[in-house]
Amino acid sequence: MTIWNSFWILAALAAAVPVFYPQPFKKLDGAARSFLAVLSAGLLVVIIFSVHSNTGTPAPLASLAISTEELKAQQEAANNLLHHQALAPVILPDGTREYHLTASAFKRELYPGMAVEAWGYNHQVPGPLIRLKVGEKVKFVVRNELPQPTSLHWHGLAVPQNQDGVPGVSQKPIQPGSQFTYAFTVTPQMAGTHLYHTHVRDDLQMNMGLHGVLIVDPAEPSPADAVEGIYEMSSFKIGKTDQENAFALNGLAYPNAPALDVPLGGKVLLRLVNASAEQSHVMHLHGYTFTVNALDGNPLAHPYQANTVLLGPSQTADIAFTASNPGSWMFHCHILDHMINPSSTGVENDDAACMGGLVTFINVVPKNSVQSAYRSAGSIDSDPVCANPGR
Ligand SMILES: [Cu+2]
Repeated sequence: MTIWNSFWILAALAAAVPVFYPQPFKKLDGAARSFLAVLSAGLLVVIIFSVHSNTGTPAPLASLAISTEELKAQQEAANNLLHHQALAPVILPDGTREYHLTASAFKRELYPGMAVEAWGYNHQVPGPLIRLKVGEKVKFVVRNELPQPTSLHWHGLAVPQNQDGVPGVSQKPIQPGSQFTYAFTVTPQMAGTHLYHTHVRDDLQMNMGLHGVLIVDPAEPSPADAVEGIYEMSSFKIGKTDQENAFALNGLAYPNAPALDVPLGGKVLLRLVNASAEQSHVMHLHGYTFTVNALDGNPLAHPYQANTVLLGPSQTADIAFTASNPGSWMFHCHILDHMINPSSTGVENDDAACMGGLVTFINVVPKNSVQSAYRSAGSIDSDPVCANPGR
């Protein structure tokens, strides 16, 4: 309920008073009372239309204050995605694996001092990791608790056309308060690293957080011999701007983004997904040359070596290396505007050159000191200029 809706309700009630309580308003004639009755009814129609209209930008959440528990849950969700903990399905009697995704609005802290309204699946940005296997029969019950219609698209998967999630073409949009069930069988074409995302008002809804990582394993996966990490890059718009100006790894910007520990000498596989609606990202790893093994989920016939990999919007890459060089190694987007956090007005802290956005660290440590619990990529406390990113 916006402040304007409250105002119009009061106006409608005021106009209706002489109609229902004529005694104190004896001087009003019948025509005046009829006019007030029509005015009151008209205002009520405006209110009902306004509340049920799904085309406008929704009202912001009443408060963006975020509790310590919420912040901890969001950091753990980001870390769970990094360590590939996937959403658990309900197994139906016929063996179909049924997943439940609910899209809703909630508060989220991107970096210290910057809480935003986000939209996400199952209260997370990115949505939970979905991990499927070739041959499985799957269903996704997608419930819409957003203030506007939505849909879900399986990016890179050759699903039947009526499961493709494109409103007006393959389905009607999922209206607020309703749900839609997608169902398909996982085919060999689908193997690899992909993403899922909304396909209604894509630019707005993706930058609010309606996206997630989707991995399809082969029917008989070879035994894992590498530490696997997942980083999803995404964008937000802070302040009055139509440009993406805040960037997050697994939904959190540096210093909140989760860091990854890998054992010295171990093999590492990083799955990278660009869920930004508009911006490309050039992900660069310090201290290493890595091998680009797959793009958009497709294994390369000729894997190649690099220290940066360019990902356009919606592109994915699998990169691998052996962690032979000990130490903490920066992993970041090399579009330098993407490694600065904006202030609350949307202005970047260029003058302070504080690190933010798409920055994290790969810590190559002895095997017995590898940690898998959430650890933030960094701390800005030691820098007095950067300690106040919301200024
Ligand atoms: Cu970037």
